Amino acid sequence: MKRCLLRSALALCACLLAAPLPSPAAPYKAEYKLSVVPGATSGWGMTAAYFADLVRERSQGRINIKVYPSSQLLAGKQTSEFLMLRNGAIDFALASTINWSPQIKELNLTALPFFLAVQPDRYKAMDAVMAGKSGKMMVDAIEKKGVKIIGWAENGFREMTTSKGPISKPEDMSGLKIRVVGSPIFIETFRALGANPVNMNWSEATTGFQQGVVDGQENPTNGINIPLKIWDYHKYHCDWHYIIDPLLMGVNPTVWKSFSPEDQKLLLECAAETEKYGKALSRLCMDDGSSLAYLKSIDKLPEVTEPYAFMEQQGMIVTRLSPEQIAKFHEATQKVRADWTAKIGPDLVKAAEEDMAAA
Ligand code: X2X
Repeated sequence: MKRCLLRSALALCACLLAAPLPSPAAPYKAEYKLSVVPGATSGWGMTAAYFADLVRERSQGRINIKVYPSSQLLAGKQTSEFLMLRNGAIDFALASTINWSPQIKELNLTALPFFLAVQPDRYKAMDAVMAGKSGKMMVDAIEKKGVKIIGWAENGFREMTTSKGPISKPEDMSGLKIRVVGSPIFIETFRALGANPVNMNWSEATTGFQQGVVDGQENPTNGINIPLKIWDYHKYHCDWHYIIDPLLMGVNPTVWKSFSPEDQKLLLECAAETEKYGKALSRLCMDDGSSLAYLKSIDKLPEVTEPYAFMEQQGMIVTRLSPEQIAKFHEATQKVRADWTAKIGPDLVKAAEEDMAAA
């Protein structure tokens, strides 16, 4: 009986030794680096922090994402973010289509001048693109180039600010020196309006505004212009909604694959909630009131909830263009849209038009 037991025990040991050991899960990093181009107090920076906090809380600290705002991981050069995320120098990025468009031409879609601005409801149009065939084509184009996308968010419609006088028609742009991002479509758009565009990284832009190197710039009201206190440099604000930059939550693919299926699901859920928060911050008091209601419901109202009144209190002169006035700018930039539709891909532009029409 004893011998029999011994034999079974030995057989079990042999069996255990022969069986392949379950491969240990790749250890998670102590810290995942998330890149953000503008500062921590921008809507974009706050959206990134919201995501990192949500992930830390839901994963009970297993996934620790640290936000690096102000282009810190990029040595200030915002258009290198995509390549750094792809090669693993960065783990996550909450990124603007504008900064990745030099590498992925499809991302110029939402930078086609006045393409969304002339839609009857520009936010509905943006949502239709993100949720539709055209949004999927944009995500596929990024993933084909080597970065995993887990969600969208929003920097916002980009409005014009200047120190030299109000803008209400294309002729008012004539000769103005305007800071733009280092993506070629911006140079062509501003030249078409008779302005003199100057490429400048965001990390250097504030100093440029302070020193009066440029006469103006364009960025979203809630997300950037108000947190930056743009009135310290520019007195005039023109709401022309000429383009929008949606944000994308990108992950290095090796990092993405290292997460367990449960954690991938958790990250996707956190990204979906972050999209709601980020869009609401960007659209606050610019939409039908639903962003205000949403931010109230999650107890996350920012300090400024009346952007136009607030800017006027700071001494700014705000010009809000009528659809007829926007149509004049649309007309003046027709050639830029035509040239860039050919570069971006007519199929993608057509898909976006169909998505917007169906919304
Ligand atoms: O550089 C800009 O204008 C900014 C901060 O909006 C982007 O990164 C696209």
